[in-house]
Amino acid sequence: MPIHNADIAAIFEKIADLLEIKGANQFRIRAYRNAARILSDLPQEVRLLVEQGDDLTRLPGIGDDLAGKISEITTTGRSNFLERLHRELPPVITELLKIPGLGPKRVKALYHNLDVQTIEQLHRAAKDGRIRALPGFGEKSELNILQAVEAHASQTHRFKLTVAAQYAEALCTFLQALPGVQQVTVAGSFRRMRETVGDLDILVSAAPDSQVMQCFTGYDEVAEVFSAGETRASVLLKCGLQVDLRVVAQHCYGAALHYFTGSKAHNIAIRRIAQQLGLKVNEYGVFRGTQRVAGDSEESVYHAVGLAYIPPELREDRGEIEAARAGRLPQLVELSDLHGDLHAHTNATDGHDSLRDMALAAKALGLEYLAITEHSRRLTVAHGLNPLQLARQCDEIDRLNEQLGGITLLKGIEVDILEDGSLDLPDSVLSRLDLVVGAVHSSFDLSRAKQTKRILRAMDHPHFTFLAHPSGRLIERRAPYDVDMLHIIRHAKQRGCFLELNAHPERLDLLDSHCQTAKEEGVLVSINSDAHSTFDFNNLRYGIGQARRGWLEKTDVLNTRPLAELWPLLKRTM
Ligand code: DGT
Ligand code: CA
Ligand code: CA
Repeated sequence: MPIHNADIAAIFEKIADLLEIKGANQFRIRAYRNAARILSDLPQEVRLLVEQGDDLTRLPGIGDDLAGKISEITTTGRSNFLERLHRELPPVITELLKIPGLGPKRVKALYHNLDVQTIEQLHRAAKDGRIRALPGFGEKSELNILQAVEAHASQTHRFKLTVAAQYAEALCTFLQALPGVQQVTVAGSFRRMRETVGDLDILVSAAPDSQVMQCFTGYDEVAEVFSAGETRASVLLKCGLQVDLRVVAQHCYGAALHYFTGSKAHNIAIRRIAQQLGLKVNEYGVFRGTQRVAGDSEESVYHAVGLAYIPPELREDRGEIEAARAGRLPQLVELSDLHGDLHAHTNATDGHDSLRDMALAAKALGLEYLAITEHSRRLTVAHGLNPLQLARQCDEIDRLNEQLGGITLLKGIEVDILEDGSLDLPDSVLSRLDLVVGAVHSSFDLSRAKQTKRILRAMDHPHFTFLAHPSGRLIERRAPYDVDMLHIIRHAKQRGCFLELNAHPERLDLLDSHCQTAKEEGVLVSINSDAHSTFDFNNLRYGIGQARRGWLEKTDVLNTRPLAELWPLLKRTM
């Protein structure tokens, strides 16, 4: 079974967690976490590098030891080291770590101090009020644990879009190569670019005598076949992801693609319109009585019901049908519209590549500008810069800008917004920069009123350019902090600053609904990679997906501006 980057990353994360619970050396733990992040963001499959005999230590953050473990995992699918760690610790540890908000440190404390052996025991301990008494825990964290345990019990697992993409791409390549197969598309929430997917829905058109069903259920990565018929099958992959396959004749492809792309709510609304026109829509076509009037292409389905083609990212029954009917559909932003990236890190802090390499990689992608925005000193975990180090980086940027052609580096900072709304660096330092990216990295638990006020106050700062990852959520890991986003968006408008849509696969933050609000309020959104290595520019396509779900057009996005038009926007007038 082919091993994907996400599989290796998951093993490394587990190793890091278990090492942490055992109290291993911090540097060793961090090496595994960094490697996991690099692997999961890498656009090419490491397995292929291993097969080609490439030197893995060329990858950022991968030394000899990790390279050896990667080879072991890609060839055997397992890690001896992880298995040894598992044997050394009780099995409940793994279960506890699955609960959102319970990191290795806390799991260690619960396990050692309360002798919690199962999730049920943890639930009881929280209900009995025994957790609040532990050092480092309080009433609030006890409540968080209680809620997390209860949510965990009712939650069905969803896959991050980027992780699902790795499995989807490999499976599509496999299907596309089968004899008789014509077209292959991943439909469902994946095609609508939702930030997480419940399962994959793959549509295939094939000649009637093709063996696609047998080949699909026999695919190497299939762990279990739930059902398999002539035209549909449903399987579980070894990674836990379910895949539904539908095989249709080529002339039905458009109708089937429309049906399986969904969303369900969108489909229902389309069928209702069709009914009013005396038409019937299903996965085989659009029909008037027994006569088939459309269905070869998706466009034909929409045109048959009197609508313009609606892009998949909009199909959520959130006003797109009314817009299509009125001829007011947005012209959604595209990856090729981006002229630059306004949020990136280098190896001066917690990034992996040099300033020069980041610049060259951005240039190779056709970007015209790249802002370097390291963390400020407060964020010690990321080796934040102090004013002297920042000044040195600015000098280096000046030098590189003279040397390099075709790309301009902008001087920025990702400065911490402190709890009182002040910024983590003095004005004298900030005023030398081209842009100041403000970010909340601490005190996530403030009340809604306090958190909102904190951010509004930061925006009042004359040098503040945009708010990074505005909700602070980490997909499937950390809930957003509590803020009045409408108030923040309106304040941004008033103060002439902007919001970021951070394209990091863990974040995708601004949320799609907030993109829509920003657009309505006339606040520009900056779609940024938050790159920590040259590979991370690949994040941008997911940011674009999220922006499209939020109805954003080219003109709604800050960094679709050529540099000459960007400059005046960066200079705050208010
Ligand atoms: P997911 O998998 O939870 O991320 O979300 P989806 O949207 O991929 O949902 P899924 O996998 O249950 O179904 C895939 C598509 O199939 C869905 O987007 C629309 C279509 N579909 C499924 N069930 C129904 C249904 O009962 N009625 C209609 N009209 N369409 C359906
Ligand atoms: Ca699905
Ligand atoms: Ca499905």
